[in-house]
Amino acid sequence: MAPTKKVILHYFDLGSKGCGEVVRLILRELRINFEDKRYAYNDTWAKLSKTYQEKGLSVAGKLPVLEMDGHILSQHIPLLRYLSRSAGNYDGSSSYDNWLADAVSDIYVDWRAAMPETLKALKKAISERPNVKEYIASRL
Ligand SMILES: N[C@@H](CCC(=O)N[C@@H](CS)C(=O)NCC(=O)O)C(=O)O
Repeated sequence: MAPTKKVILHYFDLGSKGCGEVVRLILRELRINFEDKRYAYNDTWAKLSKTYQEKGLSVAGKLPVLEMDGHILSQHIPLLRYLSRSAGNYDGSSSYDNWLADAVSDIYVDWRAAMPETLKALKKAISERPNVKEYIASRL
């Protein structure tokens, strides 16, 4: 499948918890006009995922996928790096600067990897406590 000239972000309509939401955010931050193709995150995705794999839009059958600069790009963290580099705002001028940018980026990777478990634990803790506000306040 040949990518279009337009910038198109393919991602779910998942809200802030979805890994592609940060790609939406950075596109907006950089004021890049893009078509925001949103998909339902439900059992309709399995069929579409297969079609997109066959068409070469999504190698792994997952989203986000960004069509940009004549490429079909995937993987949300490399996408963030790509967009930041394109804006001249990622790498520094030395190996140390580059390490620093990668290290900060990888803190996000660690945080993101822990997020599902953290949210599950928070949900459980809240459901076990009748006074949710007090519970949260006691943790701050
Ligand atoms: N390593 C990929 C993972 C992408 C991923 O798992 N996307 C999820 C939504 S956040 C997805 O496509 N789920 C549907 C599926 O697995 O079929 C990335 O970082 O972009």
